[in-house]
This record gives sequence, structure tokens and C-alpha cells, in this order.
Amino acid sequence: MARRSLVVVANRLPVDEVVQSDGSIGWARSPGGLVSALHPVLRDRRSTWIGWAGGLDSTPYVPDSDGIRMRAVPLSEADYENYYEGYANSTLWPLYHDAVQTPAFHRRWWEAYVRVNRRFAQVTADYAEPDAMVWVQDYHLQLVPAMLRELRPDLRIGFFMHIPFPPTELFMQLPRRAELLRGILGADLVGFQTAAGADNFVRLVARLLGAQVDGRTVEIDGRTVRTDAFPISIDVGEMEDLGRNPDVIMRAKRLRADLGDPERVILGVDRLDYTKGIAHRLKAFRELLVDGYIKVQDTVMVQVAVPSRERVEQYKVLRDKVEREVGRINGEFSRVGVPAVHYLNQSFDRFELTALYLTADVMAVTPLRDGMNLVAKEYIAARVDNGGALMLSEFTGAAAELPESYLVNPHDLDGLKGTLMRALEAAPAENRARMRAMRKHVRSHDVRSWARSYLKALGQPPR
Ligand code: ADQ
Repeated sequence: MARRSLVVVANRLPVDEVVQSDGSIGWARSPGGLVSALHPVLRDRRSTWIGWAGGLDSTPYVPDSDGIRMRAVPLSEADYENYYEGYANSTLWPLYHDAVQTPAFHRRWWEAYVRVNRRFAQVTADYAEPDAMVWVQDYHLQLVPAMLRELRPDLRIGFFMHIPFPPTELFMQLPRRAELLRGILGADLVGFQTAAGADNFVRLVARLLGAQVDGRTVEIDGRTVRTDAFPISIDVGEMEDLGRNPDVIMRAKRLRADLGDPERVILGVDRLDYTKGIAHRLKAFRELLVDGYIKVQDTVMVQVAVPSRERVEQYKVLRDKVEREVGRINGEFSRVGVPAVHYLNQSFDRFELTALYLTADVMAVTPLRDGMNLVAKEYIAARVDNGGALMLSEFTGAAAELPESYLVNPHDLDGLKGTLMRALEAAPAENRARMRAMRKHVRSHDVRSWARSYLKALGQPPR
């Protein structure tokens, strides 16, 4: 039998509009993320990617990219506000991340979410070849699997949740909870980042819908839905190549010199998001300066925070809070020409990001909740020298795979301070042993093996 064609459905197409040197508009593959994960598997077969192209109120024609067909789904200004900024990022995102910010519920957001999910399902139904495999991505599109099954029962449908799946008590707050759950259950295979996420889901389905559950398999409406954990990863080869690249190594040396050649550099790299625990990390750093455990002359912190969801109120509040705290620390502790915290509210390319990773003696990854956290894995892969140390929040998906990191509860300020000091002061041999063990794990769990194992499971006939 010919290989089934593959359709990926995600909120965003993996290309960005760019103005070319002659002034005309073109499209370039977006850096990093899902597209590098899926690129090899998409290239190997007939495949289509369905998603929003980025502009509002128009449907641009997006040309094929590396042999992958691109199909744009239009969003209006109202869709963007109510479906994307509203329901996806102000209801679901905070709720699924342990409600670390209070989720807001508005009926017009839900209506927009249903409307946009239906549009995605319709475009997919129109373009998917007979018997294709369709892989729906993430929390923006949880209603698509069931909507699509109704339109196209011939398709094999998969769903993958990139963010945590919350415990029953939290999910039960959602006004339209049963509908949302039934949406996901339209899939044949539902993937999560961690075993805990899959278990939360199965428990909820049994409780809320009274479905029959056998281990991680759900029987509902005469169909079988399988669920499992598929921890996502990164392009390890790419990060290792960059970590070995003499120009990157040179750049890292330069960066260190520019930082005033401190003995120790602590690095944070995050999207500027309230789930990432940036303020907690800064507070711990400040208290260590106040207590005199560290001195600005020998220890500096670099915090890279790429702007994100800037029109959403909670993100504006966070930005102000983080910037105030950075200002406060620098006001109190910087010397002329030597800031205590270097704060970079910018996006960097992979080259510069890897140079930063090579500069970091301790990489501080302290989210309050995170589906996986790719930054932690990128740091490990880049450290081909087995140098550096990773401080990692217990509440990331990555923590389940990386017991050799310095695990920490970011809510426990004293724990955060103590762990940071342990990582900074450990014997180099101990940190090298930890890094070697983590590198071994990451090398054998590459993003390609993630995509292949998911698609293999999806391709297996239902029981
Ligand atoms: P994110 O919440 O975006 O992803 P993360 O997994 O850390 O979080 O990925 C961030 C990506 O952005 C990394 O590849 C990183 O290199 C890049 N990045 C960060 N700061 C940058 C900067 N200043 N410049 C350029 N690039 C930068 C969501 C979930 C995660 C899950 C991923 C994948 O929230 O839990 O790991 O999806 O499933």
C-alpha cells in the first residue's frame, strides 16, 4: 500500500512573510520550533501544512516550501482578538499552566474559538487526500479532531498537546469543558509531553464523560482512542554543530569579555511569559547579592526575554514587573560599566543563542509550569564540551527526563537560592558528570525520533 500522505494542522504556518532585496514579498521558513521537528518526516512523503499565515483579513497564497504544500487559513482582527489572544491565550493557556495567572472566561471568546476551529477543520477536509494522516497540533485547535472526523471519517487523525494537560480539578473550571474534551476525543491518538499529562486526560475522560478506560486507552461512542506520552525534543545535531563551530566559540569568548570577564555567568532564556518564572529567578539572584553570597564583580546574570503576546494585558503587566525588578537590582548593585543583570528583550538567531549557551556556567530554567522546555535541551546539546550546569524546575516536562540536572521548586525561594549556589559551586568534575549523562539522554531522544515514534503509533491500526 502506498504511504499515506500527511497533513499537519497548526495555528501557524511554518513560514514568515519577508521583503526580499528587490522589494518584492516572499516567504521564508520560520526558524526553530515545530517545523524543524517535522521537516524530515514531511519531506519524505506527500505533505501539506495548514495554518494561519500571519496577516489579518486576507488569505495570501503561500507557495510550497521545500516540497511541502502550504495552505493558509484566514483570521480576521476579531478572530485574532477573541480566538487567539482571548480563548487560547487568556483562558486555556493560564488554566492549563496550573492557573498561575487567573484564567478569564468570556462567551464571545468561546464562540470565536468554535468558529475558527471549524474553519481549520473545513480547510483540512477540503485539502486532505483520501485516507491521509492528519496531525493536529496544540491547545489552539482542540475542537478540530472531532469536527474533522465528522467531515472526513476516512482520515486517520492525531492530536498532540504541546502544553501541560491540567489535573481534573482545574479543567473542571472550564464552562464548556465536555465539548472541549469531546473535540480532542475525535482523534485516534492523543499525545502529551509527559505521562502525567496523559494520566490527567484519561482520568478526566472517565470522570466527566463516563468513558470506559483501560490503562491509557479510552473507549467512547464505539471508538477507541489511544493516548500516550511523547516527550518532544530538539534538533540535537544542529545544536551540536553550532556548539562545535569555531566562530560560535569565538563569539562566546567575546561575549564573556564584554560581560567584564566574570568568574561565573548565570543565564536565563525565555519567551517573556508569566509561566517561565523569570521574576522568581530575579528575586533569588537579588537576595543572593543582598546576602553577600555572590558579588557583581565575579557573578553576573544575563536574562534574555523574547517579547511575546504583547497585546495581552497579563503580558504587559509581566513585562513591567520584570523590567522594574531588573532596574531595582541594577540600581542597587551595578558598578559603572558592570551591570548586575544584563536584560535583553530581543530575539536572537541560533548562532548568537548558542554563543550565549556556551557562555553560561549555570543555565537557569525555572518555569512555574512548562509543557517541556526546549531551552533546557538546547543548552545541553550545545555543551559538547560537557561544561556548564543546568538548574531545572521540577514543573517542566523536561524534568521527568533529566534527573541529573539541579532540580528545583521555583516557588521555594530559599530552595532556589540554595540550588543556584550548589550549581555555581559544585566541583567541575561533578558538573561534567551530570552534563555527560544529560547529553547522552538528549542525543538518544532527538526531535526526529519524537516525530517518527508519534507517526508510527498514529499509523498503527486502531485496536
Ligand atoms: P515555548 O513556551 O515557546 O514552547 P520552549 O520550549 O522553551 O517554550 O521553546 C522556546 C523556543 O524559543 C526555543 O527553541 C528557544 O531557543 C527559542 N527562544 C527563546 N528565546 C529566544 C530568543 N530571545 N531569541 C530567539 N529564540 C528564542 C511551547 C511549550 C513548551 C514546549 C514547546 C514545544 O510552552 O513547553 O517545550 O512548545 O512543544
